Amino acid sequence: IDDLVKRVQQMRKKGLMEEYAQIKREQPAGTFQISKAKYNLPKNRYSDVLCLDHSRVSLPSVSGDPSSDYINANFVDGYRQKNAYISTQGPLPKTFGDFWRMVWEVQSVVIVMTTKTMERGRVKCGQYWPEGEESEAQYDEFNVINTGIEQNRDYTITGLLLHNSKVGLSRQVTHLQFTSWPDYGIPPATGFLDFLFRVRACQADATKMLCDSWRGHPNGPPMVVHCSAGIGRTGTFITIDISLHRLGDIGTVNIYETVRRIRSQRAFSIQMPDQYVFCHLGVIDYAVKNGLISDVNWASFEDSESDSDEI
Ligand code: PTR
Ligand code: PTR
Repeated sequence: IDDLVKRVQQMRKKGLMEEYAQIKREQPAGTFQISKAKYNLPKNRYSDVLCLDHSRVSLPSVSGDPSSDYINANFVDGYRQKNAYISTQGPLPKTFGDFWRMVWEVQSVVIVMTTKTMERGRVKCGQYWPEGEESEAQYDEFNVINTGIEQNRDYTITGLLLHNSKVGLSRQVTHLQFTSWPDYGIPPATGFLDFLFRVRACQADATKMLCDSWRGHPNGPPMVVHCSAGIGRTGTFITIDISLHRLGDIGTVNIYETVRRIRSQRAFSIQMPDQYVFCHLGVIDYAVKNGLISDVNWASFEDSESDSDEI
C-alpha cells in the first residue's frame, strides 16, 4: 500500500490521467458480433456500448427466436474468483424479462445498482423492479415482490422476492442501489466505501444460506453490477472491490493491471479519467480509515507539473 501512495504522489493526478488515456487507446480484446446482430441491436441501451462475444452472458435460447439468448452483459473475474461479477447495462423496458432471466439462471443473490433511474432529466435505467414497499410486478415469467426497503443517505437496500412461475420456485435477492454517484463523475469516498462493505455483507449472508451447489464457491454466485451503460461506474465499483480484496490478501494493489483485466472482459470499463483517479484515492482512503497507513499529504496532487509545461 505504501507503494501505491508513493506512486500516486509521484504521478499526481495528471500522470494518472495520462496512464488512463493510454489504457483507453488499447484495442478492445475481442469482437462484438453478437451485440451487433440486427435482431439484438434494440436490446443495447447505447449503440456504442456493446459486449464482447467471448465473455458475454448467454441466456437459455428459445427455438425460433435468435435474439432470445442475448443480453448486454459480461462475466468479469474477481480477485481469485472466476465470474465473480456480471457487468451489465441498466435494463431497458424490453429487456426487463431478460434481466430477471439472467439473475435466475446464474443464481445471483445480490444486485448492485450504481445509478439513479433518472439523472439530469434523462432516463438512465428502467424501473425494472417494484419500487414501493410491499408492491409487486410481473416481468415475463417472473413475479417480483418488494419485501422491504432500508433507506440510507447514499444508498437504498431493497429486499426482493423473485418467483419463477415456469418452475414454481422462489428466491430472495437483495438490491443495493447507490444514489450519490453522477454519471461520468465520482462518488463521495466515505459513502462509497460504506456501500461497498454493505454489498459484501449481503453477498456473504446470502451465500451462507445457499444450497449445496455453491459449496466450494465460498464467495457465492456472480454479483450483478450495473449502472446506465454498465462500464463507467460499474467498472469503478469492480476495480475498487477487487483491489481491496487483493490488499486484504497480499497487502498490495495494482490498479493499472486490474483495470486492463476488467476491460478484457467488459470492454470500455471505467469511462472517465476522474474515475480512474478515484480508484486510487478510494483505496488509499480505505487504507487511511483502517489504520494501514497514516494520512497522506495531498498538497501537490492536483498541481500540474510546475516546472515543465508551464509558460
Ligand atoms: N436490513 C437488511 C440488511 O441489513 O442487510 C437489508 C434489507 C432490507 C434486507 C430489507 C432485506 C429487506 O427486506 P426483507 O428482510 O423484508 O426481505
Ligand atoms: N454513448 C453513451 C455516452 O453518451 O457516452 C455511453 C455511456 C453512457 C457511457 C453512460 C458511459 C456511461 O456511464 P455509466 O457506464 O457509468 O453508466
